Amino acid sequence: MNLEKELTELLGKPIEKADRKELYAAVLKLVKAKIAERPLTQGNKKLYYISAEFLTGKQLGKNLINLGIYSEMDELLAKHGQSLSDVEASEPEPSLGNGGLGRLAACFLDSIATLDMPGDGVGLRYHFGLFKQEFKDHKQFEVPDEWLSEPGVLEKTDVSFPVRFGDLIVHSRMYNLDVIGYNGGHNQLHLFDLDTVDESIVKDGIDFDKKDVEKNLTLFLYPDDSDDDGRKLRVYQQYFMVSNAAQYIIKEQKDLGHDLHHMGDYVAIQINDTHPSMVIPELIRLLIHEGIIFSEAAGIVSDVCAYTNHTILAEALEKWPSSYLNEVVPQLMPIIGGLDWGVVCAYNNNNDLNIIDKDGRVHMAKIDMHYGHSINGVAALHTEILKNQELRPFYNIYPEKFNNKTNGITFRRFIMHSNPQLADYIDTLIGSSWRTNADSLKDLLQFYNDEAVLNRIDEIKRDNKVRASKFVEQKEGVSLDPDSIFDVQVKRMHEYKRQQMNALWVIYEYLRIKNGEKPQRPITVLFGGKAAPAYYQAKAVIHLILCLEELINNDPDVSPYLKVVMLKNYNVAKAEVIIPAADISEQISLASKEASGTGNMKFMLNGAVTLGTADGANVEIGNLVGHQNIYTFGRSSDEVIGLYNTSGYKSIDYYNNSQSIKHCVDFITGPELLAIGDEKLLGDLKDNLMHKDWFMTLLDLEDYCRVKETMLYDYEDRAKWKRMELVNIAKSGFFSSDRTIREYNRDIWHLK
Ligand code: 26Q
Repeated sequence: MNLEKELTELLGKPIEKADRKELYAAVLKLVKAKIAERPLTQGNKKLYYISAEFLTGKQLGKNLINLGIYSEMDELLAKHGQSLSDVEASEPEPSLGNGGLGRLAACFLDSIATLDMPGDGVGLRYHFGLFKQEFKDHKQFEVPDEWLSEPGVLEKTDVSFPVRFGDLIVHSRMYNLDVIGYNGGHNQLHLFDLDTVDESIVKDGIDFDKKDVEKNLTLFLYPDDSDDDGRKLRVYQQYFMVSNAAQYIIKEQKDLGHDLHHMGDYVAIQINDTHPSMVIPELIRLLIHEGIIFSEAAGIVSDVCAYTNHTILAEALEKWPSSYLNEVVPQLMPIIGGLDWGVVCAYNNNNDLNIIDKDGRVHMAKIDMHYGHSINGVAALHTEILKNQELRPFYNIYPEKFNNKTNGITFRRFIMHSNPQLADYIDTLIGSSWRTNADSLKDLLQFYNDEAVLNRIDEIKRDNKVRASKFVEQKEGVSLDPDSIFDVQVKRMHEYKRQQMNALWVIYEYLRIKNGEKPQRPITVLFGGKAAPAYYQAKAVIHLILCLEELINNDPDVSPYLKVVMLKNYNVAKAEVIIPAADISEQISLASKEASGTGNMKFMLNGAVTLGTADGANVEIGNLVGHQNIYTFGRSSDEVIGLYNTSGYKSIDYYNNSQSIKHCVDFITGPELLAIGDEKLLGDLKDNLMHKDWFMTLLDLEDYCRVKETMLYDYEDRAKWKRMELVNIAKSGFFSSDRTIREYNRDIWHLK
């Protein structure tokens, strides 16, 4: 049957007569039917990717692409006066992740299915996911983000498991999200929930009664954990997730007739950061119930489980007080105690290695490292830092467990869907094999001196800037000039990512323009990102940026040359519009702090040039494109680690010793911004920069301004810039998540 007939039948009316909602429902149904035609991917051994976050983004467009019918559907709707992108826009976006770690999990599921490996995701069905960000009085406010809808992408199942929290036993329900690969296989993401969860208990923003677990368990992703009840709720969530995962895995394996004694031959589990680490003791507990003795169970689980570390920030390395675990999951404590005892005996009661520390806190990562078979970092530099610094005691005893898996991104979403013009143009130049074999993008290098090709790629960039400008005008009410330079920093708000450094550059540039030094070409600085609800400093940086936006965009002396926009509620859909429009990709974390970054890869793939520190995957981007195609600045990770070790950095010295730094920092509490913003917030931000500056903003600020200036100057050498665009696209193939997944499979999972 042809697509037109199928869709008309599903609609029960002519396509031109349908409204957007009806069209969405019908296309969704059609997609689900086509997915159902693909059998689930089977194999001897199966992967379970357990993660507290899956930032999947909208599903419709991606599924149409992976089914190979996107263009056909697009043309069909257009023929009937409808627009597929409007239909896509009406789909609610599931925000089931904070940022990089959750988006990585979604990219991985796409690649696993594309490579036709059997591999399911396991996580939680948060009713609101991460909060929706709103701005009022130049400040962030958090409101619940309703995304569950009927009809929707999830399929309700009858699969249910009992989960025990002390005296309370709850019964879960599993929901499935289909994951199909690009011309590839069919896997699933299993999201667990409780029928008793009650959305009506949410009041006043994202506040709710944190004690009533049956009603609140899966309401939000990472509910505010600034208090004890919030932290305990995280433990409830994590245990609920892993207990369901473990029970599901054991059931599936038994149904297949596999011998649990040999689970390592049939099952691989990837533990995405420490949030699912309790799966190790939980699986051991369940295997003991199956009649397997503790020591053997621990060995089986070790063969199965592998751990990925995504951060070296101390506050993100989870340690739970034994008292919490005793209260929430008393049945696990004897197992965790047994695991700790094994370590105490084997390594002579060494506090660096013990799972339970002197204060009775349980170090989740240490469970993973002792009782899993693989420990991986997410970029080459990050893995080296883990081996030599953060996890050195573990590297000393388990060198064979450590390995690097540099992150990747799915090209289906981040070029084919988000930048179809560029994707199609690349086809005309080098054929379409790059779509499944990303490395062949390097064939584009033959056009290095081909002016027509370079111009066409740059024209597509301009088209994307026009599209993004319309989008920003519509969503934010700010009009942008597509002929200005688009300088973009979009990512979670965090001090280590140093959005404040970019904001200080904006002040620097503002002061220069006020002083009559106009840039050769107007510059548009785009920010986007959410701050954790309890993260005061990150919220202060948002405040500064919003105040600068107000000041600068309304100043007729300045706004023709400089514009600032802080996009609200930055999410996957916005990323797909903004990233293809970027000229400059801001990746300016303090060296050693950004484990990898994946936004950096998305920008590169879309032809933006990186302005970055030698941190995370920026280092690998630099090695691939060569130093003439990237702008690097700032202290190295070794220097930074040295400064931390010797307490050798005093931000006040940098403030006092540089007139220009002083001017910029003082401007934060100058009359212009105080007329707009909150004296306390701005004052605290300035104080922090002068006296704490834990992430060394002032250390790198001058170098940053210098290199950014060179970059803006180089933009005017249009031929040179266009060649940089081309090289960045051509060399980005390495960052396909297909490559990353092949490496996980080769070194860790051994699926087939
Ligand atoms: C931990 C304890 C208590 C509360 C929250 C958390 C928590 C929540 C989320 C800790 C970490 C996260 C998320 C981390 C994350 O997204 N890390 C990013 O992972 C990406 C994928 O590997 C990397 O590219 C980024 O560099 C890294 O920051």
